[in-house]
Amino acid sequence: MLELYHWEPNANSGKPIITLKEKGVEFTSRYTDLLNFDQHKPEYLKINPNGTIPTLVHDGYMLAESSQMGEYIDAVFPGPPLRPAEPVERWRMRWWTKFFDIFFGPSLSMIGWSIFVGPMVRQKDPEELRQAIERIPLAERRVAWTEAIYNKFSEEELAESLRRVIHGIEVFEKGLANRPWIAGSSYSLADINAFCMVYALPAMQGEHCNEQKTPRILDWLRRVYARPAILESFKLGRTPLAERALDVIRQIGAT
Ligand SMILES: N[C@@H](CCC(=O)N[C@@H](CS)C(=O)NCC(=O)O)C(=O)O
Repeated sequence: MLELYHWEPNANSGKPIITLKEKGVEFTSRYTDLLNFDQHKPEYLKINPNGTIPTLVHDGYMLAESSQMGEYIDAVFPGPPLRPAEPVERWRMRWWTKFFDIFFGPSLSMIGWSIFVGPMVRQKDPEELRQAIERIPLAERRVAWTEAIYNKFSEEELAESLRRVIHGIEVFEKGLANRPWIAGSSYSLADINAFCMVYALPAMQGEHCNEQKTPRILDWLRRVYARPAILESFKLGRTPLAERALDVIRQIGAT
């Protein structure tokens, strides 16, 4: 029995979805609507008491943390290997995974929460929102939600996030020199991880991520978008975030 509790096929939820699709592993998709606070409901907290998404449930185990989930899926299920065997390539895969998880991802996420999640959720009844915030189990997530709902991200925080995103784009562009995939010769979990963060950059940060400034990222994006697992994964999306991927495909001429 393999179940994946996930939200949209991007950021953290995208990692296990794309990994499972890439390996051709059948799973039960449990769409968990982050904008409806499904992840804080009692039935979900029985599965993952931290109230975060995604969560993988397999053979009675509950596995959280999307990047480590990818390693588990690759180790346990058949299908094309997504962890390079060669030690330097495996090190590079983990280096880039960490870079996207702790440097690039959180900054991009803060911008995303300020322009997408906050405005979408703010439409709800204020009392309902107050109660929803109270139910959040992790203090740091309560802070993030409070900032998003009440539009409390400071200009300094957003400017610093944008600086990190722009710097991250430059670092990533350099990282793609001299090798077809992030870790080296083969498509790996690092490419999946990066794609989940970067897939919409030509639309969201077109000034900094475009054919002239970042040709290697654009070329890499076209090759990742061309993989059948990617479009299959976006079919699990239910918000405009998934449609945005289709817009980017048209914009950059990916198939
Ligand atoms: N480090 C965790 C982060 C999980 C996480 O924070 N996920 C976000 C969605 S991308 C979430 O659950 N947010 C809902 C909330 O905070 O209520 C992972 O990689 O799985």
